[in-house]
Amino acid sequence: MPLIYPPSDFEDNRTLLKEFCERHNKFDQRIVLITSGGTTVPLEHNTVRFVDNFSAGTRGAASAEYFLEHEYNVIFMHRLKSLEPFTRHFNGQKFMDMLELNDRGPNTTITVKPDSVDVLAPILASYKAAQEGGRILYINFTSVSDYFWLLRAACECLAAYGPRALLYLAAAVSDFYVPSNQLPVHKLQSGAGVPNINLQLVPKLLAPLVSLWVPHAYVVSFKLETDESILIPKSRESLNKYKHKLVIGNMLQTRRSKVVFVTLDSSYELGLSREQMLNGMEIDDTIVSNVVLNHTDFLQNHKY
Ligand code: PAZ
Repeated sequence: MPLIYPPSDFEDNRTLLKEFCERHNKFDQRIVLITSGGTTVPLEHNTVRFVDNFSAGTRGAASAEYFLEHEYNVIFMHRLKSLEPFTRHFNGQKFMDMLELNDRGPNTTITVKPDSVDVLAPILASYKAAQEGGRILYINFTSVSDYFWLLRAACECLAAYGPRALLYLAAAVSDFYVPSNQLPVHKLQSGAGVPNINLQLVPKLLAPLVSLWVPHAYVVSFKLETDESILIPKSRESLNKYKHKLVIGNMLQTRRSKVVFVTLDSSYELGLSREQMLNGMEIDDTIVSNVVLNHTDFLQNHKY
């Protein structure tokens, strides 16, 4: 497994995580670790090519904003260059289109177009409040190996929160990888013929995470499927295997409009109507509100 070597910026990230968790670990403050975006599986040590996971990071980035609204402090562990909270609203050219250039030579100014102020102002206000309060920490990964190193480091710091820590594992993590000792050092050459890429199964770290790293935390994982008939059975299988609290199932095609909350003894669907979607509502708002309710319930009934 290429988990042997930590990423080059690992110690810096570990320090940031430790400092963030210690700073906020007071009174009854809650914290959430959100993982977001897809991991890569390198095909070369000097990586030019890699196998990727489709996720854009929309779920994680949107959820981070809603958890901040619910007074959680947020560790946002995301794939480098995937969507981030707040800036996600202005992806692509959108931000440029909101600005006006008043070209007056050395006195040039840039202003926000009057009809964009209403859109930008509340997002900017929430962004500033989170930044100024130091309530969100951004940490990024690229490969599946980086992801696991960071996940474990985050858990080391979160353990001190006991049941006040919530893990919201929305990243699309690769199930397969090429072991480090089978990776070529340099870029694969087409002249060498068709490459023989032998993928192996990635070990499931949810098991030690739940039982050893953060045994008192409220752990939520996501399950993505493309065949609806296996969504609930696979979610339940995961709960039985890893013994965490909740699996949120979603289908690739409908993940923006509905999800299913699965526990060991129940399942219920949450969804948005077409009208709600047209009005700009996001399913992530509903998901986070429900997760927060479940976490509150768990905290009230928790016994060490
Ligand atoms: O990032 P995104 O909004 O495009 O997609 C979110 C998601 C489908 C990756 C997430 O909701 C999810 O299901 N994550 C777990 C994927 C898995 O089964 O590994």
